[in-house]
Amino acid sequence: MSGLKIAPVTFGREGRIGLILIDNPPVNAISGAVIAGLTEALNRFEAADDLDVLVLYCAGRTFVAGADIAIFEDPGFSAQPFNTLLARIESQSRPVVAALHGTVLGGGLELAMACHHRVARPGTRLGLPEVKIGLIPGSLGTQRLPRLVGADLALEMITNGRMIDAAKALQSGLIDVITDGEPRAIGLEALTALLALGASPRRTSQLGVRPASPEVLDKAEAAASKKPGWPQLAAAVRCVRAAQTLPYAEGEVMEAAEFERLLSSPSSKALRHLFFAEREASKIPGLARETTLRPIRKVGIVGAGTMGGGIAMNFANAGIPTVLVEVNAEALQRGLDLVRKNYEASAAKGWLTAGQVSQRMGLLQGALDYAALADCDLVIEAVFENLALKQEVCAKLGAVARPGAIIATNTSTLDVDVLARATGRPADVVGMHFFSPANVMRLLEVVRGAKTEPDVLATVMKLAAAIGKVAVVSGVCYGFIGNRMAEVYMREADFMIMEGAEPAQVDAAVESLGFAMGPCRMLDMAGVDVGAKAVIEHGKVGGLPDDPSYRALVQQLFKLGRHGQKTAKGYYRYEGRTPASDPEVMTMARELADQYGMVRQQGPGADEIVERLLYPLINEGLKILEEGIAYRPEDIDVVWVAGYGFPDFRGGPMWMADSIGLDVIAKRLAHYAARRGDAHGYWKPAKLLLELIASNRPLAKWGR
Ligand code: 3H9
Repeated sequence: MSGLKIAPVTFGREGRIGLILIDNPPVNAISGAVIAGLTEALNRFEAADDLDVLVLYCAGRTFVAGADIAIFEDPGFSAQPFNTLLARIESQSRPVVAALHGTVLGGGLELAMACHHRVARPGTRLGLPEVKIGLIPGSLGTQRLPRLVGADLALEMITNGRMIDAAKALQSGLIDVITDGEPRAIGLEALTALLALGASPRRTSQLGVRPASPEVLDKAEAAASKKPGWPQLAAAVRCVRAAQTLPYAEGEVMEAAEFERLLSSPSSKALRHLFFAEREASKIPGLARETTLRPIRKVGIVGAGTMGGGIAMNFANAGIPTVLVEVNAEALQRGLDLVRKNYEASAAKGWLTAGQVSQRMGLLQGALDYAALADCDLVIEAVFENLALKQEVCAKLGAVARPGAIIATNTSTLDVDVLARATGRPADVVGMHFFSPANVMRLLEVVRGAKTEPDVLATVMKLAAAIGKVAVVSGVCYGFIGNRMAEVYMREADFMIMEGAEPAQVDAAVESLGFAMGPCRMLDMAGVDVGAKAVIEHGKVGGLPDDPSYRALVQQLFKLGRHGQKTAKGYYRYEGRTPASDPEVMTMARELADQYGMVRQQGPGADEIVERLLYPLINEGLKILEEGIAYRPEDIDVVWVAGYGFPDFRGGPMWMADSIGLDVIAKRLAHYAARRGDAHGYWKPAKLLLELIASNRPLAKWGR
């Protein structure tokens, strides 16, 4: 647009129409420069008496997608300048129209709501996602949204942070028109229509609020009280309540106070850290941005068990034809039936239409012969976690997959380089470690082998994003990032139970920190057999410490057929999915402790349980960093939050380590080493831990 450039904003005109363009890639986030540019553009508009109306629109892929989240770390940050600007836009005496496209989020939607009219392209989505980063909308979103759509929908949108589509926005009154075309053109078109109607400014802050019923508000409050780690939810309810009971100006004061408090809260800082961590994790150091990717038009999966079927659903959901290969017709049918059952369960909940179920099932093809994989661009083995079996499958895949196809293994612990060699074409091989249930869990560990080609890695990372996963690259080691750290966590859980703690005490200690599930419930759900077999297999390749008591409990449970939820017995007894303490487990634990000469305590207290579960885990994370298995501390945080139920409002184990204090962690490791003896190096501090303490540097700054 020609006109006055006040980068990143341009003010221009067309006839009697003023135009403001924001061009601040990648997502037109609100920054100090954008606010300064908008302020100056508004000055120009106010000074131009010959203009009748104003259109505000954005360049690039989207209208403003929110405030720049990075500026919240600036200690001098205040929402006030932007809020003042919004009030000034709203108070204009000539109509102001926002022309929307892309994802109109947070401060972007707040900007649009301060305009008098809103027009959007058909694919536009709108929302207030601030709760996801530990905040509430801080630029009057909690006050203007209820005035446009009613308090019921406003409460829903602000507390779940999800977007609504243009059709719903139109129907609810959030936008006025949907029109296809370039943002500038649809803005001009809407204005022409408004002018013809003689429309005048309609100020959102002056509208009344269609109130939410007391039941809806009470329900939202009750839901918020169940998530104490997310104080933003209760704050959002308070603000929406204020919108419907107090004058606008008082609601404004309340929102500002709540926003300010949340901005400096540890939970919001942790969630903001994770926002950038997830995006950073997709970047591979040293890999050129322009790396040519391999095309993925069809995927093949060997093994139609729970894992294989779950993996296949990811690709079918993304519209990619997928073939599932099994050894016999019954197993194949069972696998396909399970997938259909999962889809039908989603349809019953209203998440999918019947048409979508059949379309997705239509993308899945079953086969009993590896030949069906010959035209696939990516083949993933998802057979049982057994080295010999996986080597055999990999060798077959190496022979049958077309040249250039990517071969992936879904192993959770085995050596990807050994499996890569078995294919005979290790450059094409990568690990794709999905988490169970694979169609639900967001995490994907992408394992780079010694010979993995960069374009293979880049293709898989891109594909991961396309199927909605958050992907983290790991180097090759036992258990990669997540399971390697989980191993020391499980080790201490078993030891503490043998020393006298009940599984329920162990679980409760970390669940009270906000973990989705403690280690015992987690293993019971994932399968004690799966956990025990991994330990046994690791032992076969000499990976275990020379300690007969090492994870003795999980192995004993496995031996006795206590495989967890699926056998109604594991660390707990189960009635359906409800766990109950089982005295048999405590007897077994005592016998094992006696057998291995372990000192039993009255039962470690909650503080000790937390320290013994988390500090070795953090220490292992530091070893993973110093060995170059993970690129960055935040990658480890993403793994634990997205894959292991680590509380997001604590930012992940590496983020948490800084808040605990690295020196505190080192001292407690030394304490347990002294108390229990450390013949096997369980409490040995990572070199990196000692280095960081010596140089008085936080982990967050590592590698920078
Ligand atoms: C807010 O508005 C508070 C107000 O109420 C009060 C204010 C005073 N800031 O996700 P992508 C970057 S709070 C900074 O990969 P996609 C992102 O890091 C904010 N950067 O793409 C990445 O950079 P890079 C409320 C941001 O297409 C690049 O853009 N708004 C921001 O999958 C591409 O992002 C939100 O919370 C930001 N706000 O998804 C929206 N947004 O390439 C958060 C993006 O260097 N953003 N970046 O890695 C999103 O939900 C998604 O990014 C979006 C695009 C849907 C926009």
